[in-house]
Amino acid sequence: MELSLLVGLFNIKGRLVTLVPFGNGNINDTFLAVYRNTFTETQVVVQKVNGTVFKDPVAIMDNMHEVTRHCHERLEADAAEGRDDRVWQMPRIIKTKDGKDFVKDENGDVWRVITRILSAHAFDVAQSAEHVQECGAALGHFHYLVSDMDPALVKDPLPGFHITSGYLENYDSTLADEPLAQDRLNASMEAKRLAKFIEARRDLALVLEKAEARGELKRRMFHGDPKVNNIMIDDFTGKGTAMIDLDTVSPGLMQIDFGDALRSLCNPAGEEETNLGKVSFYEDLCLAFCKGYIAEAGAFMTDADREYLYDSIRLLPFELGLRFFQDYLAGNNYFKTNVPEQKLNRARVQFRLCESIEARERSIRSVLKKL
Ligand code: GN1
Ligand code: MG
Repeated sequence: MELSLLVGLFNIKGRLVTLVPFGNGNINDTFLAVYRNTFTETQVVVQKVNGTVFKDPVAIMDNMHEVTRHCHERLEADAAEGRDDRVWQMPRIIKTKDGKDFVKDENGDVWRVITRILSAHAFDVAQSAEHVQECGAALGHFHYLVSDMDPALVKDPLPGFHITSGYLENYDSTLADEPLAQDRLNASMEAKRLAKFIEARRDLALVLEKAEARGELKRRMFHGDPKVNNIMIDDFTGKGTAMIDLDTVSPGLMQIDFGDALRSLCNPAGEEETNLGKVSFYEDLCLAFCKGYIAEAGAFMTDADREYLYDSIRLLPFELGLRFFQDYLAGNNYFKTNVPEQKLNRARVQFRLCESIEARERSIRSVLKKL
């Protein structure tokens, strides 16, 4: 179905004036639609949920329904009690004309429309310590908003997501079972170097899983994908004002969000840098993030939570590099890319970042101790 006809099935006031590709997420297809009538303009985000990545897109929509409902209720309750000094925006699902949360097209793909966060932007890389501190505050505030949500209301959006040992198994079986993957590995010195990098860090993969199995760490509701361009900053105040990309919100370890946010925020060169000399972990940005995060969410962090922060900072770039590398070797297309080598390069960047973190372990730990 043509996209402009498809959006016509949703209950949006006004005349459609533009419908264009939007953002640069790796997973879903995203468009911005602008509607006008005499006095108002409505801007909405139109998305096709990636049915290859998310095997149960209807569950994704049920989750989004519950998460946005919970957060809006909490925001209203906080406002009523005067606890709303941080101006927060939460996307809302726009219903179809017949009252549903989504439309299924003729291919079985699920489409949704949500409100656009207004007068705010997300950046692709860290801009300054102030920016990073506000990103920390935004993630902390989001953790606060979902902290009292019943995890049973949410279905597992992506089985195996952020289970590093599972990504390692997946990598092993790709190399064992797919001759093309072996060929790709042998064809490139750089790929062989990355394989060695992984071999030297097999134990790292289990660090949070073991702590969880021992009962030291407990799952709470987490975001799952808190990278820099999913954190919206208010254009007028410079404050963190929204977290977007809510598909992976589910029960998880706060350490995963913490490590994932830092791996993207403390490397201002970004995920696509081709000059590895520019990829490095900036401790001043790490400190700025922690200040913002702790101010909002420190109250419900346990001592054990704090103990695993360094490990999480080291683990997440390793995990993402492993995911990119496996996707490259397998010749899959989990992560949308223009050319396959782009994924190999993304793996190089994440592994270099991991090395940079290891080289700074002592000073990162001392930053974390001060919190
Ligand atoms: C994917 O869709 P996007 O770009 O927000 C991925 C994240 C990775 C990220 C790396 C569901 O996120 O886990 O950290 O790419 N999301 C999923 O850029 O796999
Ligand atoms: Mg995402």
